[in-house]
Amino acid sequence: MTTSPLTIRSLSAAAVSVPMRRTFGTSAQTFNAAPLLLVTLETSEGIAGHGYAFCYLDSVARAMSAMVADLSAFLAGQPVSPLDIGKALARYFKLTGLYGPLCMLASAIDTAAWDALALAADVPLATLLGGSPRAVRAYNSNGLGLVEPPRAADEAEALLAGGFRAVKMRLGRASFADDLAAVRAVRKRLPDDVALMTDFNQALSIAQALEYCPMLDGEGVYWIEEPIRHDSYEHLAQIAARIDTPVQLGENFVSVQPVFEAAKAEASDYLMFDLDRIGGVSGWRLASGIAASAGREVSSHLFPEVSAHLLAATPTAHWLEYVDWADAVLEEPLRIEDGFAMLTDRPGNGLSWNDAAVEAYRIA
Ligand code: SMN
Ligand code: MG
Repeated sequence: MTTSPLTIRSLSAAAVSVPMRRTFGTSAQTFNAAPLLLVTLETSEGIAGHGYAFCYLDSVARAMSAMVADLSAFLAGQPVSPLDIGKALARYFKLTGLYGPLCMLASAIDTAAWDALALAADVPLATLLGGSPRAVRAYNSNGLGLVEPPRAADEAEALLAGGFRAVKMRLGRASFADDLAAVRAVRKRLPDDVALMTDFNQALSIAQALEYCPMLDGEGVYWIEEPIRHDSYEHLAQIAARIDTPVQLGENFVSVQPVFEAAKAEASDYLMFDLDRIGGVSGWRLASGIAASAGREVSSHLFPEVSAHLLAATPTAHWLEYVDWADAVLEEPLRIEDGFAMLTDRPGNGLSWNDAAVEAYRIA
């Protein structure tokens, strides 16, 4: 443990494309591999912090990787203070706007900075944030893309391995009748006490959502995620008011302001944050305060390793989204037991890179 302040020595990054075990099709894009940007923040004191971005496209991972050398020169010599780093990056990106990949990069740096602080304090990130490393309830999101009903039912059943009591399926097929058939096939196959989350990835128009979402009431669906575009709060509120099934929203919130706006508009019953869009650990802390004051449960989107720590320190923690997409490049993948993510006493946020695997999957 070091109590002296840490100073940034350098930032480095590796872009990797990690094959997924199951093809994963959403209404927007189909994935066979996870394009990740692995960010390492080295300090002058010898402690290294880690964060990563899920980049959606290989080209985005490569472009972000190319930016890291400039950012390293910009931040070198600065104290490892997430607040000050955030302010410096907001200035640096003032004219580009801190959106999309730039926001993901800034968030991954924030996450790495918090990791370095937790490592220096010799405590798990959850502890540093005022929580404790406990078991965090998770749903399995490692599949159930847009597949035909019989395969969907098989896949849903397979996703219960590991003791999961909740899974998520994507919706947004060309015909809603096909979505409904898939939901029914999956629901019929799963035990009644298994929660079934659904996710449209913004596929519906407002009129379609007002027609189709009520038809999912009574079908045993735990939540309906992003039925329409994510920032159409008034229309989301209209949909939420019309149906019994809870509406879930938030993976596309960039920074904290949308959390406030969505809560004020009563746009959804539940909220979920994406570590790399909400602004890293710093953004999550602010966002979870707003969610708590609005009385909304908080779930995570991707990044289960770090999100488990964050949920363990979130007042209204709900569900961890579990995906194993980074496992192959991690030294110690997140452990799942009986459907819970098991945090340990290991200091930091749980991330460190398996260097041989990183070289094997490196694209930049
Ligand atoms: C999702 C996750 C990862 C890539 C695309 C879509 C999805 C989710 O929205 O919530 O899991
Ligand atoms: Mg989603």
